Amino acid sequence: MSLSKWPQHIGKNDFVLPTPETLVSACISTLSKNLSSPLLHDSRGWINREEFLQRTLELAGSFKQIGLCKGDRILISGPSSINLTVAHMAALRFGLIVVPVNGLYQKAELEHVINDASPRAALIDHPNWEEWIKSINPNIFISTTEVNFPKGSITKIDQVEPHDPALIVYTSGTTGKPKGAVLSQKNLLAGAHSVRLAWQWKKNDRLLLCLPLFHMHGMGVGLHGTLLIGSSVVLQNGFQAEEVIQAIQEHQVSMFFGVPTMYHRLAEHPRIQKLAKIRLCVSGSAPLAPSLHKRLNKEAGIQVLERYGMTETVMLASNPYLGERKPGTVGFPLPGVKIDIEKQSGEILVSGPNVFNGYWNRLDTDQESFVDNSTGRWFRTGDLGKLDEDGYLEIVGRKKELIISGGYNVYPREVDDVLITHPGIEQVAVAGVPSEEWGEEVVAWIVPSPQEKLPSLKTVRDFGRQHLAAYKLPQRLVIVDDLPRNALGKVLRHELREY
Ligand code: MLC
Ligand code: AMP
Repeated sequence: MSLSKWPQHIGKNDFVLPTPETLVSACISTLSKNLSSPLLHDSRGWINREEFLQRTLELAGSFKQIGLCKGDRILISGPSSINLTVAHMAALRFGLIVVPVNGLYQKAELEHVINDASPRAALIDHPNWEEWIKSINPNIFISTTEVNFPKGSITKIDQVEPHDPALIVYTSGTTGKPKGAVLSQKNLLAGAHSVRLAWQWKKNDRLLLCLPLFHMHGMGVGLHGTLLIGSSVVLQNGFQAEEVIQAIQEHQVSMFFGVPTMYHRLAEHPRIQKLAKIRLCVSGSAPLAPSLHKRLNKEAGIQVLERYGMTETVMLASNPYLGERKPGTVGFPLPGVKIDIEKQSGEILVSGPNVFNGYWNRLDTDQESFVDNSTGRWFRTGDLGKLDEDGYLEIVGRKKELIISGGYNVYPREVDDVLITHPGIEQVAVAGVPSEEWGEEVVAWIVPSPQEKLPSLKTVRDFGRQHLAAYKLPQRLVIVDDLPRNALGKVLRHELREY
């Protein structure tokens, strides 16, 4: 079953990527005009397009000076800031492959990324990380995003091709450790260009962005969209409902992108009506509960636009900008994107210029992620979908073992593998349980070791924290005598909630 309905204001032929089909060229072409236009704001104030271009150029000179080459990987991680965005764009302009990493990662998680991606440089703003990185690989050039590498001049810049890798984002890992999704310049351009068309994103728009810049939502949509269109963005480091409400007024914000947990917290704010000043509030990364969608409409007078995306594909589907935004659905395929629902399994398949080509170091061995047939190459999303009576796409479940908590992905196996090493735990399996605030929360079902003291939630979390980012830790423990298993001894994770 193929989805074909198109947002009314976009003709099928409108989806033409700006040549030469690289994110970098398209952004630079936009930003090189009207140089005094404000572009980025953080807690230190505004910078305009000219300053942004100049700073990215200077930093690219430093990359050359220390001997980095096109195609080298650079790990970047820090709180949202202008420095971070300059580092990101300088790397892309120079032809480096950016590896964005969640700052909540613990050393073992970082070590896996470093061993897999082999970055030659790291720009990081977290205490501890310099020491960790040096102990993992002493040859990596390290700096904060206030970069202190030697200066150098550069003549060749923006020399990237559409299929050059631009990003490696670590994700999934259902059968082990996270894999690095490799996104090309063209994938990133297609992702940002499709939402530009679908949401009528214009250069006089101002986005309020408190999503982290190491995931597709904040970076691939919020940041790349802004740089492509030449609009402006107010960056906030982390989410505080009060700061969002204040910024709407102060900065005349016209767009807000958030995960459902942010909307849940905003709905509790006494001045929630201020959201009505924003022309477009977008939700994604996890399902927005229809009850919350309706509550925001009633109390703030806004129709949140829900869309569906994925690290491997940037954005896939969106409710219409014009036309009914239906709670509980993610709308229609975005411009340039083809979506299909596999008949037997109900799995959502996707193809288009936004779809990545494979995982780092696994391009030749990965047989499972794509389906090749007479209609082309389709990526298996691992999500299950169906169409409602009006052709809107509904995500009805997941084939993949994944918990989404507050928009962050948690792979149950990764958590099981750490918790089982706790001496007080004989058997363990974690699963997601519905939560109003987080969407899903991580719960661990534990068979305690008979010889040891019964572990408490605090001891289990403190133990897990040494190896895992805090959002992966269980929020609740359920002590059981046994875990549900099939005849082969495999834990039946979906039955845990009955226990
Ligand atoms: C933080 N914590 C979380 C958590 N985020 N726990 C569970 N789930 C989460 N998402 C931990 C903190 O480390 C802390 O642990 C404790 O919970 C309390 O933190 P908090 O202060 O309440 O949380 P906060 O820092 O406010 O973060 C909540 C949040 C954040 C919603 C703002 O999680 C967030 O920015 N989420 C967005 C993630 C995102 O960008 N996803 C897009 C993926 S791209 P402790 O123990 O230290 O106290 C993608 C594709 C697409 O999915 O479609 O977009
Ligand atoms: P990530 O791997 O972090 O990019 O997360 C992608 C996953 O988030 C998708 O495969 C979906 O399972 C989920 N997702 C993103 N947007 C939505 C949405 N609007 N509704 C439901 N699930 C979503």
